[in-house]
Amino acid sequence: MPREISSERLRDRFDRFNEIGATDRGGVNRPSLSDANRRARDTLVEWFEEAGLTVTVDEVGNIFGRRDGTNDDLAPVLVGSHVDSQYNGGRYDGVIGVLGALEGIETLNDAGVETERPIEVVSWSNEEGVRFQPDMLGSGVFAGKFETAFAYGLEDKEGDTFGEELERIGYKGEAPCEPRDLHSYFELHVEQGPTLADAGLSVGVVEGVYGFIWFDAAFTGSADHAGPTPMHLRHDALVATSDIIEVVRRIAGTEGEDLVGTVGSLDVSPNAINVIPERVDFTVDFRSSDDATVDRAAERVREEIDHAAAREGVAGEYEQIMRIDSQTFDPDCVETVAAAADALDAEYTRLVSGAGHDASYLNGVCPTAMVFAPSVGGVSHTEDEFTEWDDVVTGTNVLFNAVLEQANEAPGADSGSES
Ligand code: HGY
Ligand code: MN
Ligand code: MN
Repeated sequence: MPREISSERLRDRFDRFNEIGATDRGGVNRPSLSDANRRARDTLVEWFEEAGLTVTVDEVGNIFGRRDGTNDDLAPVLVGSHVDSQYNGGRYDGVIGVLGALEGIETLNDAGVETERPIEVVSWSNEEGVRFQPDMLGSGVFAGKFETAFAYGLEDKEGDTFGEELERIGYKGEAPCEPRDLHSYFELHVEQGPTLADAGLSVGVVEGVYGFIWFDAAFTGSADHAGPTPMHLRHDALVATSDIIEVVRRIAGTEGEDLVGTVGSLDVSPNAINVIPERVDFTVDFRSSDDATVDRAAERVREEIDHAAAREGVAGEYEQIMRIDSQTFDPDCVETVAAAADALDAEYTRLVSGAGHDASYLNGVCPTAMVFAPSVGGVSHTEDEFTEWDDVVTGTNVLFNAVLEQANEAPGADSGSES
């Protein structure tokens, strides 16, 4: 008989947590290492400790809460997500994975249930990658993909470094951030796409994640007066950039089956109505379930940047700042999630995630799988992000029972009511 979490307690926590950095339009603004992110972290540590978890903060600010098992020598089951948000992002992205994991611990505590394996709840640092690129940084360092020194040296647009900001908010922990022995990792997340909502399903059994690549790019031309400068004498960085925006859309429509491409960030200088743009800094994001498609798209956009630079007589530059391969999750963990959904009579489908997640890196450390809850309208990374509360509860119950299955509920350990 599957165990069920407390919807009321989770709802209360979710609403209180999302008062931190709340925006007027119903979203949240808790970018990585901001003051709002610090308050969110402080709240998590307080709640972890109230739930009897032993809290550890590592050197890149990942927060772990450990519940001992009856056999503490066994590798733990790790479960969690992230609480840093987009600028003016949604209330569900990452948060339901961390608070849902905590709610599972509280449910075990209420029932007096012990597990053979330890269970650890985690909140990863800098998953969103909007203030400090690349994204999934905390889990990436944990998985051995980035050095801690690399993380510390990352700068935001104001020139503040990750290391300075981590120290400033008091989350530059002592514990080393490095791969360690884990039994498995599970993550609950909103789908952030339309599949579940369109099909009217309440659970996604996630079988893998797209691979993706990120570029920082720029064109540098010549600022000049918008009036007296004849068109043939111009070196307009924004015209070159507009070519690439169109090219990214064209590549995404012609390469592979499921390639998506985005120019999401654009800084124009001097950004004045009567000055020919001298420099434009912009970003490129390509993703696909097929890694060769991502690499072909990257090669094409680099060529097109060179062509646009030559056409406009401007200097073009690009730097790859993120590349992660597509991931296929562990079949046993995926089936554990599916079995938990079945036991709860939850309607689900299997799918691959277009969004990146910390689970992508954990998949290289231990057997990993994810649970999705539907995003209404498939919308995310905006303040309009929304998931029906019943679906949050169902996803949390699926996560909880999958973790419990993997942590091996200790025989005869249940002194509470069997739910
Ligand atoms: O970019 C992503 O997919 C994630 O939100 N970091
Ligand atoms: Mn996320
Ligand atoms: Mn996100």
